[in-house]
Amino acid sequence: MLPQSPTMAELPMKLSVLQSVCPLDCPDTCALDITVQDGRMLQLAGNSRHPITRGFACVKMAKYPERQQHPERLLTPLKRTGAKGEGRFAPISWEEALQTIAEKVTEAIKKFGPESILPYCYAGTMGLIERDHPLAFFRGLGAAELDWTICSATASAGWEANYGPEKMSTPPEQVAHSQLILLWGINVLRSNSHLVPWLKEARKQGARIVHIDPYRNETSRFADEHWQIKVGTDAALALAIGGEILRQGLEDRDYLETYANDLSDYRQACAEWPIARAAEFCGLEPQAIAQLACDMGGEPATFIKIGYGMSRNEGGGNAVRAITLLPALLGSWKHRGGGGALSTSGAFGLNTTRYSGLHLLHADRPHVNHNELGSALQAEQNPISTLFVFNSNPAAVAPDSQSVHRGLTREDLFTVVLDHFQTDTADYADILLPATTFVEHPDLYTAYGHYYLQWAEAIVPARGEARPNSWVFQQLAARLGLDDEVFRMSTEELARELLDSAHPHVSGIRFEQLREQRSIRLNLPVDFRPYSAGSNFTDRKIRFTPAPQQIDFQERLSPEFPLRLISPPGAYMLNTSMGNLTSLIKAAGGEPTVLIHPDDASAYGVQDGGPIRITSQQGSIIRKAIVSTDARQGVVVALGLWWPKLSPDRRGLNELTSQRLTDLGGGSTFGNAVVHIAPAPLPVAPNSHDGSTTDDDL
Ligand SMILES: Nc1nc2c(c(=O)[nH]1)N[C@H]1C(S)=C(S)[C@@H](COP(=O)(O)OP(=O)(O)OC[C@H]3O[C@@H](n4cnc5c(=O)[nH]c(N)nc54)[C@H](O)[C@@H]3O)O[C@H]1N2
Ligand SMILES: Nc1nc2c(c(=O)[nH]1)N[C@H]1C(S)=C(S)[C@@H](COP(=O)(O)OP(=O)(O)OC[C@H]3O[C@@H](n4cnc5c(=O)[nH]c(N)nc54)[C@H](O)[C@@H]3O)O[C@H]1N2
Ligand code: SF4
Ligand SMILES: [Mo]
Repeated sequence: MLPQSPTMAELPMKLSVLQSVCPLDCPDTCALDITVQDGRMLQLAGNSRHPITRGFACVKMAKYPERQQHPERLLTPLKRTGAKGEGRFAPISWEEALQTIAEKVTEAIKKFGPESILPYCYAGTMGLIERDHPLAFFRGLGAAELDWTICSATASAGWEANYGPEKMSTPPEQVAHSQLILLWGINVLRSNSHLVPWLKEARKQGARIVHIDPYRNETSRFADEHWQIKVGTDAALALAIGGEILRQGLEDRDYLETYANDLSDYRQACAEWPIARAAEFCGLEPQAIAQLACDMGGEPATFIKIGYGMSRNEGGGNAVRAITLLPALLGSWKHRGGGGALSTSGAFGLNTTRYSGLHLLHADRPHVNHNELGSALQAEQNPISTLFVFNSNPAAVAPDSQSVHRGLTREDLFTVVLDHFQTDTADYADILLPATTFVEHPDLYTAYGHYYLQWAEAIVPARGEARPNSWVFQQLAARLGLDDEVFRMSTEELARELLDSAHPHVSGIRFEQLREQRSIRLNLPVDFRPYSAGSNFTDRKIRFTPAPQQIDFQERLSPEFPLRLISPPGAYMLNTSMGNLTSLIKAAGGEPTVLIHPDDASAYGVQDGGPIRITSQQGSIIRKAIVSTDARQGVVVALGLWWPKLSPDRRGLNELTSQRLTDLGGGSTFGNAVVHIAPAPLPVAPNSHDGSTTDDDL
């Protein structure tokens, strides 16, 4: 069996700077310059010629060489030797690993049907082939379908309810021309840092920047104003602004006449949120809201950038709808520097019919929602017999960890995990397989923060016996008798087919050209103005009816659970990726922390720097408290998704979150959890993960 990754002989051994693309789930999808020597990665920097990357990468990716060469990289296939979840393994050959998996899958199909097999995957790599091509294997088998709802589903559903399919955004390059910029529920300096040069340019030309976020962070300090809004109240604020714009007659009537459906329902929804009521509900100043509405109404080049973080609560979909109707109300889409941005991903127009096996999909497959993995693994009806995890770390990132843990420890569940490291999820594997990293395999990249398509070659040989996901699933397809042509296509062939599209945004871009140039802009001008001629629905009308609403949360604050917990991205990790690097753990302060407002700290007896126990309806964890007005009063801000097993109490943040879904798109409610806090001594010994919460150490 030959690996698909290049061998040492094919790659330069002398010191060279080679191009690549950042594979992390970040809107910026940076073009990278990577210094390699003797097959090792020495240094990583942003490519200076790339118009979006502009020569800088982030602190996380700068440490990728440490990750690439890490002594704990998985280098051979492994089989479980200890109890489920214990994480003890012994090396086996690829032959034995693939044979065992093929036999287990055959047996599962015979006993329970192919729909008892579930892939659990997400965006460990954003490379299209390594991310999506494995799905062809599962679709070929007739496995259960996974609904990808853990991250962007709610915000996308909200956006698409207004504007139709294929989300587009004002190009980042246009933001330089904006005059009034709202950064709404997004920490741009941390999670979309390549937008910042344009924000700075806009500011140089007089733009005002307002940040709306319950957590005061580097973006708040960068902005001209910070509005520390209450969690989950954004729809009310947006409707109040909309109402004021209508009251003053500042809406763009011509644009609405042509491109909006009936506004009467929206007018009524706005009328329910007079400024005074919204100000009280959102915890903001009424005069400031009135002034902002007036300023937006007078400034055609208003631009609203919204984040995904603010959509992770029960009303997230409606909040996104309410906010993103504002540029339509104002007709900002027509103007240079105006409009808004969530994602550019809908613009790529690739030919996606075959690479992920959509042509093999059986119509009647059961669906499993990302956020309901715990319940799905424990379901009595149609139980999951076989679980494949790749590009994801559900034991840490999926909500309701205790439920996930109960599912993963089922004796009769056969679990295969492919990863670079022995993550918390990998501990539960029956077979654990070593995957290649982005520098060890080629791939094609789109983006969700800009309009460039990119190609990356493998630039170092795979370490040990690591193999690409695509190779693993093609091998399994062959063993299980799946004979569709797609299972014999190389990465390059798959990429060529993806590019073979008549869509005007990509037509004419040839693979050879992309391989040569590495990064090519879609056929879209820099001053592209999406939605300037209406929505992507066939009638071009933007949907103001039915109107978005401020949703009344079911998970309410109460004397027992008086605080809300949110978990914005940490600066030094990307979800749990990079969370095992010593240098980054150190940079992040050595242990996971939570921010607590001084009033909450004194109300609950919490000391700055002291350990506290945080308890929700789902579970309980111990964290170090930082007392700071960076957290809004009433809100606990947990920074970063630390590896549970690298946290002092060996428990992850998702012990506290639930499988509750949002209002639109079946998304996650990570920003919803109600909690109480109390001082706690530091855990002396790691807690055993016994599925219960004890107060032993209180
Ligand atoms: N450094 C770093 N960068 C990342 C990631 C990471 O883990 N680390 N993760 C990547 C991924 S997977 C994603 S999806 C994106 C996420 O990025 P986005 O969600 O697009 O943006 P965030 O920076 O998370 O900003 C979310 C902000 O919303 C705020 N927020 C939470 N609840 C509310 C609310 O109810 N209303 C308002 N107005 N604001 C609220 C949070 O405090 C936070 O500052 O970032 C990507 N980039
Ligand atoms: N409480 C709380 N939970 C959250 C969030 C939150 O804000 N709060 N954020 C949510 C969000 S936005 C997201 S996107 C999800 C993210 O959830 P995941 O997509 O699971 O993200 P990661 O934790 O980064 O895990 C990715 C894994 O893929 C592996 N990987 C990377 N490249 C490859 C490859 O080529 N092959 C294979 N086989 N493996 C690879 C990495 O080593 C890593 O272990 O988490 C969600 N969970
Ligand atoms: S994580 Fe984002 S900012 Fe950092 S290198 Fe990757 S694409 Fe660029
Ligand atoms: Mo995400």
